Amino acid sequence: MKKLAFILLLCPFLGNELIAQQKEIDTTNYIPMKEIIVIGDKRAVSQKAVKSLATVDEYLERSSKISMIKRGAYAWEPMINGMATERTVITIDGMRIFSACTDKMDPVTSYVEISNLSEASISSGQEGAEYGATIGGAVNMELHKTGFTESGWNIGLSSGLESNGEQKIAGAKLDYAEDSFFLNTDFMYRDAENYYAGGNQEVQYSQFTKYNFSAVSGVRLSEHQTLQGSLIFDKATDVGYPALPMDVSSAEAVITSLKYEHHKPINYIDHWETKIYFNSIEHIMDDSKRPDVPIRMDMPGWSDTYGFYSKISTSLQRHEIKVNLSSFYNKSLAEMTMYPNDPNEKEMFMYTWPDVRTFYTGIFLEDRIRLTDYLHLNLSGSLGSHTNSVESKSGLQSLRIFYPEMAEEKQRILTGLSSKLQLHHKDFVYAMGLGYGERAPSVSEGYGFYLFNSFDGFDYIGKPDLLNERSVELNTSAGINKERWSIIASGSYFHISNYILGKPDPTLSPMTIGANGVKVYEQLEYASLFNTDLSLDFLIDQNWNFNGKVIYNYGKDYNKENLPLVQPFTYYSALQFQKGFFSAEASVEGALKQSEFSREFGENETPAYAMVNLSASQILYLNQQKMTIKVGAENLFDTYYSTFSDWNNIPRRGRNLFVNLNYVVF
Ligand SMILES: [Cu+2]
Repeated sequence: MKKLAFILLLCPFLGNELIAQQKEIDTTNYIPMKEIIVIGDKRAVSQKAVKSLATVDEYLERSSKISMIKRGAYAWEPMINGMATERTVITIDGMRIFSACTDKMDPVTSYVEISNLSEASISSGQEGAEYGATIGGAVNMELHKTGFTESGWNIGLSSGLESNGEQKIAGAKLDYAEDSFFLNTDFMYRDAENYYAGGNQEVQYSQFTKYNFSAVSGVRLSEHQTLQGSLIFDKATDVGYPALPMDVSSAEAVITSLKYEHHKPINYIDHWETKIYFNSIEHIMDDSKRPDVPIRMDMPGWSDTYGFYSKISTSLQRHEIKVNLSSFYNKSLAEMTMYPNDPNEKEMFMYTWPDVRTFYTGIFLEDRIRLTDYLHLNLSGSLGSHTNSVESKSGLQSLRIFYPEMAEEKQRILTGLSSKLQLHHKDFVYAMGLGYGERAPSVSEGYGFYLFNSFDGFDYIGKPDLLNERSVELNTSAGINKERWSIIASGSYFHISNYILGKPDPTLSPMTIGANGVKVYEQLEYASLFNTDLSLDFLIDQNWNFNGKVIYNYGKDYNKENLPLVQPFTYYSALQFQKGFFSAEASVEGALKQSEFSREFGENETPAYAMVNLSASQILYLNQQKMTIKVGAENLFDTYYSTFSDWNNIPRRGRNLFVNLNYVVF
């Protein structure tokens, strides 16, 4: 009952999810540490959500641990614990994928759709180390799979309309499953025009079109062995980035994998799973739609990744053990061609990512130990070898202008360790953890060549011999869960040494016309980040439910200077009504003034804002058919606002009315 009213299953500790988990703990001695956001459903696109056809970005944003950097209406960049792409790992079914854009226009999350996902699991800090070397944490997005069930055929159709930006959404899915075979396919299309900020102000270049197709299929080889293949094809065209000086005419991804699973391969091993995968991304960025630019530019980028992982899990008395061996090889290449207005002048060409190859091989070990019925200890460790090499001869020569001694290849060892103690007694849960992690510089930080940042107006140059960034992390959470209400508070502190940040170099002159100067990636002695959030949930009676959360982050460097993109005090609260197949929700969300900002990064004070959303949903059943209708109004009072993480203060969407329809035959 209460479950239906939930948008977000907050941590394992909230609501009746906890009760379910508690029962689980008694039998399996295991407390899930991840926050799970349910996106899809076995039969249709998520029914729990207020707006079922929301984008993946909107689903993820509901987590207290995630905030989004927005450069327009499309492809927001997720930050985990206030840390962006370089310091986090985002995977799809455990696969590593690397963006192909030097301007971060295409985070991994932009290559999936809600129709092909079942959930996203968010791991904070070193708890995410299984997916790769990380500092901030990890998000693993799980593809929707019916699995080997006897559910037969399922057909689903969905469509949506949004008034602001005229977004049109259409989706279809076809699933077939039996005991020895399954096939899940789906297709989704979105098309949007420019959106309007509060006060009816049109935001130019905020349109986009996206197509996504995916297929997952499995065959049972024997009682204990299965083989599964997956394919995602995603293409976005005519994507505008209003906060940036360039747009994207095409962003295309092909993501494939083949997985072999074996239950009980030998006596002491419960499960063995091996996957090989390949993905290829092509990103075509230009400024052909912008009326007046000092110089025309084309900046395409490519990223190909080959990888595998093989993991085993087993339980031995009080231990649950997992071992994961993984490896990937990535090739990242990006170019820039400038076309001077004077046709007599020569075009200028350079590699902005000089065909950088990254080869990583690592091992991850985890042991979850049940010390007593109430006390659990999780230990994990990882060790990996990380090698970068520059394959483009001319790209290497260009970088050697700045670093004459630079070698073609650079090898690093990356380690990670984490421990977490959890106490779970009756209504009370408490956890405390300590972690250590390292990461290698990203391709841009290590090898980027004159990458223009439109926020601070500087061209950025990478530094190949940067040291590993190292993070020591402390985290804690405490919660109480009663039958009618629950509350949980959590906090994490990161002390990051060798913190990588661009610093101005006055001896260099910029390539981009009108730029403020050149910044070179340097390392600060350290930086500190502190993130806190508090969530509560209250079941008023059998029809009414209230939930709320507040978030506050803090980030300073060793000099007590503010770090960029640090979330100010932010709040969200919702009142939900549910009766039979009808539900409705009213919510308020907002933030206080962002008074701690980084002037050096081009930030200024972001004013406080608050906005109201309303929605209602009705489910209709007819024989083997089910129809879900959702309607709502977002930003009801058409407030003009931008948040701390809106690039160049680009305003958010004003009032938006939406209708979402889902139709399922099962
Ligand atoms: Cu781009």
